[in-house]
Amino acid sequence: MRVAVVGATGMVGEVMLNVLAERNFPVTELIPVASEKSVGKEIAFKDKKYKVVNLQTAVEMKPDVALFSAGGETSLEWAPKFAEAGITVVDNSSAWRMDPTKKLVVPEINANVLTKNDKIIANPNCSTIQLVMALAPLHKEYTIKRVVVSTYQSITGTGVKAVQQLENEYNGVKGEMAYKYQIHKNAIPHCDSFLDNGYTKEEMKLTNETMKILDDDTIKVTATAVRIPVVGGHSEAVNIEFENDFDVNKVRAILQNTPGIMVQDNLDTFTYPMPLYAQNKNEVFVGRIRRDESQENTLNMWIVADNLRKGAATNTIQIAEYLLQNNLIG
Ligand code: 11C
Repeated sequence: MRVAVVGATGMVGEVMLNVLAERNFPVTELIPVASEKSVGKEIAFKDKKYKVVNLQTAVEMKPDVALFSAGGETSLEWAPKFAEAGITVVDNSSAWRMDPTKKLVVPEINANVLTKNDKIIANPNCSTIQLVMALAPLHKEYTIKRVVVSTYQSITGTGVKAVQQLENEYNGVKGEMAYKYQIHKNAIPHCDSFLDNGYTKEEMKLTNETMKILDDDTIKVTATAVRIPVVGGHSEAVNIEFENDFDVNKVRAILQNTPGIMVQDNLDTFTYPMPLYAQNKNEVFVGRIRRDESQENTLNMWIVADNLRKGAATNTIQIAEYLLQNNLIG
């Protein structure tokens, strides 16, 4: 496979290169793509070095697959140009996710919707991926009616500028601000921009993308997304109301037997998921699984994942792996 990584010098792009190497994705040639200011820069991948090219050059080089993580505007303009040249695009931005003609894929849940005709495939938002990973097997068993989710999101979701802001604030140095407020020692209930309905875009991604991936528009999802000063991953407190009653031990067993999920739930040993330990891992970690005693058929749990891994790079590469294994590229 000749693989282009669009946004190769960004935070997700760098993790993509690591994940491609770790998973031994059969890369015969890497084409790192970035903005003009990075063109010519060398990127090391496995034991070789590759020069960064611009988007037009990358199209002309006709890779088999292009993994995009360069923001919505770049995707809107360039993904169709790659697709027209016969290149399969897996796009990590929000540009195509809710387009009814594009598939929105978490491989463990709905990779079977993919066909050879899908030339632009959307990778869901990070906070949605970890949520639906845990919801999907439970929806199958008990039918979800409503989900209330509150997120505690890593600053790495905003990007390198946010990581720098926290570092500056921690060290008492003045610098560029990624957020409207100090993030050090703070929690900011504002991820992505605000919409007319009073929710943020991030909150509505959790609502709309969940229904699309689970292919069920009867599921009600309401979200509050909060940025906190951590780097290891996103955490989510999730309350799920089911149509049917459940057994908590069976819920634990179902999640334990779901590929890609790791249950960390033992109160005797104080075992529960935390972003500090989820960092650099590809799994979605679930714990604090317990009945909501205030309402029937309702469950509470806590979900943590590295937003740059399963929330972005790993899921994107799993999609490419599925396409490759099922002969859906080209
Ligand atoms: C965050 N979820 O943590 C975002 C980052 O729609 O792909 C990714 C934004 C997106 O703020």
